Amino acid sequence: MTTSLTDQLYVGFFSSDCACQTEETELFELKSTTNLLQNLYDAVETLRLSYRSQLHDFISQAKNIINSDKPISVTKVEKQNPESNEKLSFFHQALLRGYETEIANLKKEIERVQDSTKFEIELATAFVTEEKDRLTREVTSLNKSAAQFEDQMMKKDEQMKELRKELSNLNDRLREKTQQAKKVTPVEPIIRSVSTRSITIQTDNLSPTIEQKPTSNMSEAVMQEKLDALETRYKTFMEQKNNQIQQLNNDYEVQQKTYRQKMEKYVTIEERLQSDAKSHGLFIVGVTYSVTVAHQLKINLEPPIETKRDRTLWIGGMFPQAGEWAGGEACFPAALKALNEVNRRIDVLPGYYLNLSAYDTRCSPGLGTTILYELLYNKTFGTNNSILMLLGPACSPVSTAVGEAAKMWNLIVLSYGSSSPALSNRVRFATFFRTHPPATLHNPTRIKFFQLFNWKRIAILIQTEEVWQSTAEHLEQLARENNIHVAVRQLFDNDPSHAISNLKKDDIRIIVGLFYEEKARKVFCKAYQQNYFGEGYVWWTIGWYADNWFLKVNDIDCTEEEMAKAVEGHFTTEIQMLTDSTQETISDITPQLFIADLNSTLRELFPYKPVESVGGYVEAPLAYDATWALALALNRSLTRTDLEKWSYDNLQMKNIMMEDMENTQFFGVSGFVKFDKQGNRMSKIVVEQLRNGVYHRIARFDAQT
Ligand code: ABU
Repeated sequence: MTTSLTDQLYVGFFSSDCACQTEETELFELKSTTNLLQNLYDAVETLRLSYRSQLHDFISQAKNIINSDKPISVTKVEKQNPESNEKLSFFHQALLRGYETEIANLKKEIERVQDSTKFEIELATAFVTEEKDRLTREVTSLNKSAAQFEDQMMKKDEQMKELRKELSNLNDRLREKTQQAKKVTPVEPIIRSVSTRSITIQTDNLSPTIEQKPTSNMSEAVMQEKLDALETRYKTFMEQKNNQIQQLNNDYEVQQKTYRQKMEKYVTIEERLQSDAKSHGLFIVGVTYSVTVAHQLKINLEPPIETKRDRTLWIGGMFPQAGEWAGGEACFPAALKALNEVNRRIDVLPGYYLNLSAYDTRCSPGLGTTILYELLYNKTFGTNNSILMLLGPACSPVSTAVGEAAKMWNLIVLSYGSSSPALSNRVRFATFFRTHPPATLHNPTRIKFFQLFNWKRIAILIQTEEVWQSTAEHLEQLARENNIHVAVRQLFDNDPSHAISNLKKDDIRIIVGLFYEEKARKVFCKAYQQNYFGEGYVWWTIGWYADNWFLKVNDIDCTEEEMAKAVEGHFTTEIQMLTDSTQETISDITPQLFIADLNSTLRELFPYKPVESVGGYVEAPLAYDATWALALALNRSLTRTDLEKWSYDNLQMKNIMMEDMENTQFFGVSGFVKFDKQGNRMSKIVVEQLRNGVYHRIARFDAQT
């Protein structure tokens, strides 16, 4: 049974009101004193009675002795009292019989007993009288307190009545406020339900009290405190929610304003340049007038086959050629290869040539966003001036910026090189898909290894980027669930020196490193310099760095030899990006043929470095499959809608394309391609270890089985 608010207040009243508690105790103590005195009084009375009976016994014994032991001398008796023997006193008779001495002794004894009894009775009577007086005084004082207490109670009753009245008014006011809040605030469902629930709870508790007979033991202060707290809580809650809504509105407005400004700026530049061109008698076609022109990539696609000559569909592309992860180096040729194959196929996008407008983002979120505007407002795309989808970006920070903005234009983004777990958030990235699985996939494998070797205490060293921080959060959670203690969590931005010395100070032996390749070189160089490497330490890093990444020493203070020593023996986890299967893929080539072909292209493009060191070499299968996935999804949509009518405000077409992307599945060079509800795709994890400078595969892990 739930206690009503009245009961709770009553309890609170007694536990907090000291005056009332004292009166209760006093009452109890006085009662005990009364009982004690009564007992004492009884004891004295018993004592007195016992003395009296002793005296009586003594006298009667004496009588018996006198009457029985000696014969009465009649003469003496007659001399003394000639009228009647009967009338003689007991002592007189005893005298007559010759008991003078005994009688004298007896008299003395009687006097002594009488004296002592009298004295004791006096003492006891004095004590009892004293106690009686004290008790009377106390009872009088108690009566006084009781009268005061009753007075107080009556006053409190009055106050309680007032409070109840106020409470009922307050309840009405709260209800009114809720109604008003509902009217003025564009409240999200969650806010409305919270407010309503809060009011209901209060009403349920308070209403019955109004009907009830007033409880005399309620404290005004406690009641008032409760009411104040209730009102403050309500006000704070509403303020918080209103602030949040206000903040969201502000953010939204700022965002909209930024977009509008950028758009206006772009349109102005373009119009000015075009009018300049006209006024100078120039005829300019297909030239992009913006700062990003320097980052446009040269497209070398095969010309369209006969049936696809007349109509072109455009997609945008982003391929980083530099920065934290220059994955576009190998992924761009891989995507072009897939595009050529799609365009050669008469059964894929029949009648349409799929063209690509591609840019180098340099792995920079700012540049990526600028390129997005470039693509969105570039007017040279076919009949509808709109790209159908965006292939890329790669580099999680770029994908985060572009992916979040793209949904505002209903633009579907399909990334081949973004591992950030944050990108799985369907609210933030509503139109985002990827063939690159999220980095959270590595974590169950790491945990399995830690369990295998019974490693219970680990550290995570994290570069301050959302991709790494969100991966670390997931790892920490999994570690907790598996009783592995993440003893240290060190973040660094550019220079890991302090982070490394902290790890060393804490004597951490198992370290999971979450950072990009360039930072990895800095980390291991510092680890070498601080003697934080070798057999006593187990480092776990990311597996998709280019082969021999640690031997690029131009940007660090360590030699190749030092770096080779520092990284020796470390473990890596990586998604399996090229399937082991020898089965033919969607494009009729096997994964092995794909790699052979890619290698020869890369050798031509980058003759000065080994293919394994080309940026994005391991991810190239994902870029190839992403291009195929995009073409196949559009191919589905083509049967349901007119792709040439696409514009960024066409929600219906966007929904069709989303559905078709979600339903696309095929066997590609990276394995089976299929997107889940978050637009992700899953994969197996490969564990490798660097031994004598060479990576060896030591395990493969399927998190789904
Ligand atoms: N495998 C490359 C992932 C790059 C990134 O998530 O930024």
